[in-house]
Amino acid sequence: MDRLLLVLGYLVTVVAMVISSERKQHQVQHGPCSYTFILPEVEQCNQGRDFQVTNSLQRDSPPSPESAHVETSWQARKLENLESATENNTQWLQKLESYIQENMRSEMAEMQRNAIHTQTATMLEIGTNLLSRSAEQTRKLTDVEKQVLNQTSRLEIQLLEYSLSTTRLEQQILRQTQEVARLNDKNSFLEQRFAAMEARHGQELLAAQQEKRQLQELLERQSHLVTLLEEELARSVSNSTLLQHQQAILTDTVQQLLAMVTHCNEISSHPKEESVNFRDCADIYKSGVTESGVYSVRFPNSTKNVKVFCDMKTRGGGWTVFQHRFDGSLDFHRSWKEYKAGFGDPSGEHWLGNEIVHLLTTSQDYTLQVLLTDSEGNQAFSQYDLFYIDGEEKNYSLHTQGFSGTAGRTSSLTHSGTMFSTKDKDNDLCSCRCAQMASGGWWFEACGPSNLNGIYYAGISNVVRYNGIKWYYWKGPSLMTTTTTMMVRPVNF
Ligand SMILES: *[C@@H]1O[C@H](CO)[C@@H](O)[C@H](O)[C@H]1NC(C)=O
Ligand SMILES: *[C@@H]1O[C@H](CO)[C@@H](O)[C@H](O)[C@H]1NC(C)=O
Ligand SMILES: *[C@@H]1O[C@H](CO)[C@@H](O)[C@H](O)[C@H]1NC(C)=O
Ligand SMILES: *[C@@H]1O[C@H](CO)[C@@H](O)[C@H](O)[C@H]1NC(C)=O
Ligand SMILES: CC(=O)N[C@H]1CO[C@H](CO)[C@@H](O)[C@@H]1O
Repeated sequence: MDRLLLVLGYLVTVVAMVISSERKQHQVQHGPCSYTFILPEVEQCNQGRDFQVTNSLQRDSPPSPESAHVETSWQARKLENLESATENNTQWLQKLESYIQENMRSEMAEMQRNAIHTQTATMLEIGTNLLSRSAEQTRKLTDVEKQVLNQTSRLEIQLLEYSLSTTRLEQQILRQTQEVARLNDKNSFLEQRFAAMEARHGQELLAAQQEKRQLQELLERQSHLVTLLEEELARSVSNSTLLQHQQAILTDTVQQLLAMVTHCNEISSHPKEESVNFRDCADIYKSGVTESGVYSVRFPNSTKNVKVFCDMKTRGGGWTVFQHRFDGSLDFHRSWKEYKAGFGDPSGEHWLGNEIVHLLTTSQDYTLQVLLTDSEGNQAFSQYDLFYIDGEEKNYSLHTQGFSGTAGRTSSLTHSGTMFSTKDKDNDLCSCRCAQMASGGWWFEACGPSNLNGIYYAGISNVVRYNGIKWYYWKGPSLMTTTTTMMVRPVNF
């Protein structure tokens, strides 16, 4: 390329020199190319030997008429010169052309090679540049990637840690929730228990308050009583001296009265004997007496008057009472002799006596009635249509017939023929000595379902007393009584 340019520059200078030296132009057609030649001035050519032709050519313009012949030959010569020159030039030009063409080709190739080299170099340079830049970029990218990876891994680690802590927190929350639930359960259970305790406590408190009130009332009553008693005591103390005085007067009066009574008895002994001729209470009732109380009777084949209690109210009245108990004041644990003769007072607790009962119940047919009242005030009776007891020679054996009444559906008296027993005369069928074990005198068998002469236990008790008053088919093994009465009345009343 450079060389081509140099050649072209050379050509241009040559052409420029040609242009500056001459003005005549010639055109040569060579193939597709056309070449224009400007020929130099003739006068310049005259100065040198070599350029005489040129000088002659310069003389071409101002033709001189004097040398017309010379001139024609010169012109022919000149033309010949010109033709050869042109030919030379043409040859030279052809040479030049070929040279130029050769040069051009080689240079073009070189230029091409150079260009390829330079291009390759630049390309390589660019490539290396690009490579280095890309390497740098890659390094940077890897750095960035590393950082990103580092960040990512760090974030992942953090995330992992977070998730770990989250799961830990979740577990904790779960555990706490369970704990809370358990606590709630416990709490509700405790609340229930508390409520129950509260309720119980309230009830207890109420009961305690009530008890307290009752106690206070009792205390008040007692204090009131105490004051009353104190007052009474004071009064009694003041009265006692007065009473002693009155007592002295009374004893005097009593002595006077006794003296009067002995005197009176002596006077009125005869008329009283006349009025007493009743066999039993039924006779007295029939005589018009309807008041219950103590009356005198004279039994058949007897010369003695006996005081008896007559029940004129129960079931028609006319009953002669031979056993009565109502307060336990009299001891019934007595001997055969005492049971035979009787003990106690007819107006109070008493046993009329086996001998009298025997005499009475064998004089005619008698009905027996047993009246009982338990500790709660319930009354009941047992009735035997026929009743009598044998004499002492048969140990006052019992005989009954025809049972009825409300104190049990079965008779609580033993069967007929059972002998009487006391603590000192054992006629029962038991080796245990019933009269001693069960206490009192009675028609014991072994030892039988009844004993109205047992020990008088007052009040209410669940304790079974084998020695208490007993009427088995009404109240079981022991009867807590308030009253017992055994009485007879003639069957034909
Ligand atoms: C992340 O980069 C820091 C410095 O910036 C470095 O201390 C740490 O070890 C790197 N972590 C990992 C997992 O490469
Ligand atoms: C003294 O005693 C009598 C009876 O004994 C009684 O009526 C009277 O109220 C008593 N007097 C006083 C002050 O207690
Ligand atoms: C009374 O005595 C007579 C004879 O002295 C006798 O015949 C009669 O049976 C007796 N009566 C009674 C109830 O014992
Ligand atoms: C009456 O009892 C006694 C014993 O106390 C006895 O020896 C006697 O035989 C009895 N009498 C009759 C008739 O059984
Ligand atoms: C006019 C001119 O210079 N002609 C020359 C052409 O070339 C031949 C030989 O190379 C020369 O003898 C002529 O003088």
